[in-house]
Amino acid sequence: ELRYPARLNCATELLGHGRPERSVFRTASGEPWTYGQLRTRVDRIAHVLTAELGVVPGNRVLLRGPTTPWLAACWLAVLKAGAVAVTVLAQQRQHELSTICAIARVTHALCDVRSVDDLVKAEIPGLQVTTFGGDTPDDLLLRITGAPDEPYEAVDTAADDVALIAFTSGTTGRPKGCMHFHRDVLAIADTFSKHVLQPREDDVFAGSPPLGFTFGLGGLVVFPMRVGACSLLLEQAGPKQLLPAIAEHRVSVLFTAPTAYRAMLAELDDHDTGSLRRCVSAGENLPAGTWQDWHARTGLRIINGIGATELLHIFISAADGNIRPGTTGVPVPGWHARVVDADGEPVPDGEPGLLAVRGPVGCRYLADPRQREYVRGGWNITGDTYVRDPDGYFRYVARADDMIISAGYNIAGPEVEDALLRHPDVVETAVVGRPDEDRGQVVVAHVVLRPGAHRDSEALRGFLKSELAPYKCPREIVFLDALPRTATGKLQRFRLRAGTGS
Ligand code: 3SK
Repeated sequence: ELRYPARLNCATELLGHGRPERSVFRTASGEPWTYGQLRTRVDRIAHVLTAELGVVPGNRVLLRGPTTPWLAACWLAVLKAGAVAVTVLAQQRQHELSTICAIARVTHALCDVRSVDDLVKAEIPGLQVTTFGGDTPDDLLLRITGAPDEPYEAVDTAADDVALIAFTSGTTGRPKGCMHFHRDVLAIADTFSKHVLQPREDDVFAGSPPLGFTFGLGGLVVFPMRVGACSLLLEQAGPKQLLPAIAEHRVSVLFTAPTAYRAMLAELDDHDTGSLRRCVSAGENLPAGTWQDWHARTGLRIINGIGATELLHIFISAADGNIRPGTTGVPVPGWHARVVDADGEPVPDGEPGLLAVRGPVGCRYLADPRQREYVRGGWNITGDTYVRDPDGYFRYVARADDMIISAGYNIAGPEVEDALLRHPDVVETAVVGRPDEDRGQVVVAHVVLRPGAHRDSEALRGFLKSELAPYKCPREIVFLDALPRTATGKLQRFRLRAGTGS
């Protein structure tokens, strides 16, 4: 069991590890930041926040911008000042920003100057916006040059004071604010990172998830800093940028999603990935085929994991010799998981049901009645359908609302997707159920082909017949240029079901 002191400021803890002369952040082009420089800059920002901007402990401060060391420094300064960081994505627009600020009662915003337009246009009542990275006299980076050159004494927060409100729109578009404590921020490092990832001080982390997504905040800031390691923060972090960056910066720990692993496989030959020792995949299910292809080409065993904004980071996973391709893994040390029915009763091994987890971090929605659906009987019900194998491994079936029931058969969309992905022309796919008078639902496959491939649904159907039982084969195949995704890269199946995804 994890034990933390009753008084705890997670920013102080994270800043306390790295040796002053060692690099903490690198970027694609600029000078690296050392731990010593980060400490000084965080303290100066915290001085400006409290002495000039009037931030007091408990204030909610919105943070917005591309993935940069300054955004990470602002996050740490907000926490050091005892305020609550409200992280959003650079892609979120006026309406979403207004909703988030209203729900979280945000008073201040620290915003990269390149992302400020939508915030200004949103005209959020009472919100005090300060930019960083611009050239106006009130820009934060100019203001900190005049701040006291002395250490800032962190506010003496309690371990269970709220540090972070992370918003999730899920895949349905209604934002929910998830409150996380100072101890939760350390708990994700002291569970998944410590036991599964096992990072070292000489590691260089990099990845695609933005810092406004807890997958990225954990993987690119909290985990490396907890062990005094370095993180490469990339503003553009698609597969095209990741591969050369891995080679140039000798990245050893990679965080990204299955789609990016598949895209990188196509270009692997042109790049040196020899520095990698850990590859983490989360955000959506990792098909066994993608795992095997990556292993065959790189010799690396992808660490699959399931996480949630509600629970801050990954809670089921496996590493090294414990990895079983095609499964997510076992509960991370400190976490418990089981598969339950609609009444919360455990179902036998081998049978599908709802994934229920509990551990050091729990879901606490801010003023949202959906809390009662997510937390039942002390267990967090993640909304995923899973099977627990007799050997204790958890196997993903589908999101609970993605099960397709057609003519009495239960069909898991991801199983049909895995079969489609085995076709050499298929790059991405999403399978959903569409209402049908005769069968209840029919299986509809949405498919993105590799550039130049011929859109031949009959040939694809012929291929599937040799891969799947006939009742699972799609009735309809829809070709798309891209799948509809949220800003964090999650598939919006509801749009495909409603026929609005193209
Ligand atoms: O939502 C997710 O998929 C996720 C995965 C890993 C870590 C954190 C999160 C939110």
